[in-house]
Amino acid sequence: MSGSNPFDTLYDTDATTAFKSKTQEPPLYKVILLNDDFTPMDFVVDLIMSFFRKSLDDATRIMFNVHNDGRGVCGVYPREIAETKVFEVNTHAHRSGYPLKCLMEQD
Ligand code: TYC
Repeated sequence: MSGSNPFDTLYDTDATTAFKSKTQEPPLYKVILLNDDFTPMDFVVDLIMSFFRKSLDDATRIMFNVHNDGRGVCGVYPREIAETKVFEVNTHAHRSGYPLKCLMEQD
């Protein structure tokens, strides 16, 4: 615990905090879909279900978030997994003839 003892604000007496500051967690990345006017809604829902392992309900909710807000998060992953998702989604959309774009941002 920290905060109640003023000594804590001057010195790191909290074992958990001291531990956390020494061990760096690897960064996570949000994988984001961008809206466009051409990609069909059912294609996007199917894509979210298969590439991001979402249920039909969750995939539909994410698709409408993207449609209404211009972008939406499909999942959060370590860097290499996020990079693979972005590449596979963009490749699948392009091969299917749709302009849908996927990108990643540090969480
Ligand atoms: N806006 C598209 C439409 O009305 C649907 C869509 C949703 C497209 C999400 C891309 O990432 C996307 N058909």
